[in-house]
Amino acid sequence: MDTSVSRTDLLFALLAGLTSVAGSFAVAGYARQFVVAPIDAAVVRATPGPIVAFVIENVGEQGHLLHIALSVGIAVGVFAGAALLGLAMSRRFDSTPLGAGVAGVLAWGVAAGVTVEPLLAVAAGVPAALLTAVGAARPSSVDHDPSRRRAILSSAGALGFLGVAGLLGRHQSRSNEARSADAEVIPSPAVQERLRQADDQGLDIAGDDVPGLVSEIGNFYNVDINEFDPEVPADDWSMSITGEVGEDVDVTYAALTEMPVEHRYVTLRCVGEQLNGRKMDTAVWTGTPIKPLVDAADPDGACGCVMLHAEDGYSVQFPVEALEDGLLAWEMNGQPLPTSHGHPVRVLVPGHWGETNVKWLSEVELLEAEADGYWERRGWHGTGPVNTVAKLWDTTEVDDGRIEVAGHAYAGTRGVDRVEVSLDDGATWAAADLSEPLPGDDVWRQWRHVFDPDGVEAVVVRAVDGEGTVQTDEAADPFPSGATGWVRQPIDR
Ligand SMILES: Nc1nc2c(c(=O)[nH]1)N[C@H]1C(S)=C(S)[C@@H](COP(=O)(O)O)O[C@H]1N2
Ligand SMILES: [Mo]
Repeated sequence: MDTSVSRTDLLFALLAGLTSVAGSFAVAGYARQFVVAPIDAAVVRATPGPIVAFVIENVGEQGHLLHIALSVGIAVGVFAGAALLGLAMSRRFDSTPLGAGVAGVLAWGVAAGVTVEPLLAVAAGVPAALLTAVGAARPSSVDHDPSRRRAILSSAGALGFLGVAGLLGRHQSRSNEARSADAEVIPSPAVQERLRQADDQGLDIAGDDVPGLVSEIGNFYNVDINEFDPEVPADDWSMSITGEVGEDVDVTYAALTEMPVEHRYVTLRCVGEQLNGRKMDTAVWTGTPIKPLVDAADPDGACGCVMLHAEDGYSVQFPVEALEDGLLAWEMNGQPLPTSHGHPVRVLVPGHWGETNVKWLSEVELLEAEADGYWERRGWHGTGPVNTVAKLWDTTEVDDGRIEVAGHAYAGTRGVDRVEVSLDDGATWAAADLSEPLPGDDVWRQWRHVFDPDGVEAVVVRAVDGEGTVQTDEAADPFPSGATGWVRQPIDR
């Protein structure tokens, strides 16, 4: 009786691992039901803060690929492990069906356990069982050739299956998308009116790289701790106010959307973005003020602070005062809140960094003592007011060789009073054209400046906020509390 692990066993285990993951992808597509999704969520949660910060700053968007690759690797390894166990069992008890059964049930169990989708998990279990069966049905040890042939045929078959599963999974991903169809609706007249106002007040900018005063939903930046967003049907959603309260409050989607409706222009900006980065956008948000709900709960607690919780395991803690003018939003630019922006309800916290604007909001917990939320546990300090910034997003040559520079400026609830441009590295400053301020306390403005580039080496731009404070020129990295400094752009001709 042979129970040692051979190279052939390892090959079949690897094929089982790959095809099980592929099987799951074929039926689930790139979605939360794919076995890699929950593993990825666990990887994200387990990654130490300094590594997360390093990846965000240095690798940026590709960071997603890194942790997805790691998660796929883990998934393949786990299913390969199930197959190895099956192979060992089949040898130990001299029964191929037993080994295949053990591998299949184990693979299915793991997939079902992590995805909570027992039916779809069959697509991960079957390939593991099949490849274990083929790998276990080993000919006598004197006869080497048939076993090699089987290994080659199985590898070819498995590769073919990977290809087919890839196509099926892509198709599935598309139909998932079509179904969740953040399907377009016609905005209410009140929202249409605001979209038109934003359109009218936008500056006439020659370059294409500066979005309008309202960002298009498809271009609005996105920051999620998970690769796969939670899917929360509006009918299943409710939010509770708990903890140090006189009265627990629970509100359903139907009840929430019956409350007084407001449409607000609100800008969001991520604390993790570079000084001249593009994780800053504005939308027209439709929702209802959160304050009456918080008041109804009769909040208490020594710290005067709240922890907000979300369906994706995200949390953030800050002073309850910050919610004073907060909005519980269920529409963005007149569309139901898209999945990636927190469907069905997120909170908007005026003037604070993006991370306080919790998506898929589920609970507002009044605390007795301060505690760290998701990012703060990883070393960030991003729960406070945003820094003032003027971005330079476009440089375009206009008529007779002159150059137009343009961008957006944002200073949270302090508002933007003016934007200044220097062509001599800060010695002298000229006022840029500014878009008329949109109504609202937390919204950016567009700026634009045209100049003759003769003798100009670089353009420097800075904003002055509504309190008269000039954007600081002291340079700091995004980590831990947001980038500072002035954007400086060399002019090369
Ligand atoms: N539930 C939840 N809320 C969240 C996040 C998240 O990952 N999960 N990311 C936060 C961060 S860091 C930012 S900058 C904003 C981004 O919002 P957006 O993706 O709608 O642009 O959402 C915040 N709210
Ligand atoms: Mo963020």
